[in-house]
Amino acid sequence: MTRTQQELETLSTFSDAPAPAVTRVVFSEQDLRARAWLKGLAEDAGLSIREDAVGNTFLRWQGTDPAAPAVATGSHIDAIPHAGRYDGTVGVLGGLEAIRSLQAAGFRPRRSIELIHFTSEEPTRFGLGCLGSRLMSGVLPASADETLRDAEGASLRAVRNKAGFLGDLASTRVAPGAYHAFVELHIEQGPLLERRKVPIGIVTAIAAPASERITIEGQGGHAGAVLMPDRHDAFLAAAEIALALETSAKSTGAIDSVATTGVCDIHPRAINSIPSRVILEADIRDTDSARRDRMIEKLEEACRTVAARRGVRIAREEINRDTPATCDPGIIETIAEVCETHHVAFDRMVSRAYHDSLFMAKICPTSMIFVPCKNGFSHRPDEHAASEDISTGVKILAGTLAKLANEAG
Ligand code: HGY
Ligand code: MN
Ligand code: MN
Repeated sequence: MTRTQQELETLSTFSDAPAPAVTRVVFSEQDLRARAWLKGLAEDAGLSIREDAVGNTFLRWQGTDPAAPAVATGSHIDAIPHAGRYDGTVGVLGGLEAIRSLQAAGFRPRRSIELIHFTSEEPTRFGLGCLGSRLMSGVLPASADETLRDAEGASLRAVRNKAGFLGDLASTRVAPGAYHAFVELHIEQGPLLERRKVPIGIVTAIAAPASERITIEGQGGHAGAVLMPDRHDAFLAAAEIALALETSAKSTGAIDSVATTGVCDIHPRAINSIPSRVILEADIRDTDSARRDRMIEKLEEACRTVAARRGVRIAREEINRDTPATCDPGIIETIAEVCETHHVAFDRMVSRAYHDSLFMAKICPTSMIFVPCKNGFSHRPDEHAASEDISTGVKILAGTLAKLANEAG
């Protein structure tokens, strides 16, 4: 078992779900334990450690030219409920292993190489993904400290302060030019590399995510006594809207259009009570933002017609609507050269999942290195990446970081 597999195994034990599932919600006890453990590994590797006001953690290998903009890599270690152990963690522990392998080889970087562990890449706790990298890139204003609340109504400020992350949230903003490049190692979370038997994917673009919360207010009542013609069942209206969202994605004619209704809260959730209120949360994505926005328009139309026909009230709240990221051709070329040097086959491809790279691309030239995952499964306990594939990803990442750290400019 490689050191990285060993460390992935240890990291997976910091979880609020029984193995093989992993649940590690940002700022939970398990998340804080995992953070402390990771910092221990970084200390052992002689990296300096800095944490910002929201817990983004910067683990830096000082270069010979400390003033030069650093080369960065990294990802996340938070995990949605009942997820797997590879999403995000391969980029953090694989990034650490890439640095350690360069150190062991006696490499001396001119630019510092920095491993970033981003806070809250998953939307689980505060309803918005990529919290740490949104703040670093300035996409999310510091007012989020009060406006973002968790399911208990606790504000981001209260939760982050309780976890020990103090200071003004605005201080998380990274100055443009602070980084020379950013490269994230991640499992593909799709089946293409495995299907094509290609060990490395080089990401050329990252799909644009949008999400919204839809509240449907109907009329409740007794499940036996209210006759069907008199009902205004909020769940059935919600069901029509979820199906309309699916139709909007299937009818764009493009395979990159996807949409899911992943949250459906029914009130009062009693078998003999007609649903009076339903809250849906919809996730809508496409590599082309105009096509994505047309799906949202179709959703809006469906809400209007269902509300009128069923006599329910529907309110929509946009959570986020991001632009897609185009990865940097120079970085893509560098990764390709490293693959060629190591005689490793690769494919250029789009990422349909979003990542912190989506926002790092607003700060500096960015791309991603994908490794295959079994059947393309992710966000499930049976998510799996082969040790050999992870090692290949680490090798290509190490070679890429070394090239970028010593390139001129
Ligand atoms: O949802 C995503 O694309 C990411 O895995 N958070
Ligand atoms: Mn994820
Ligand atoms: Mn991820």
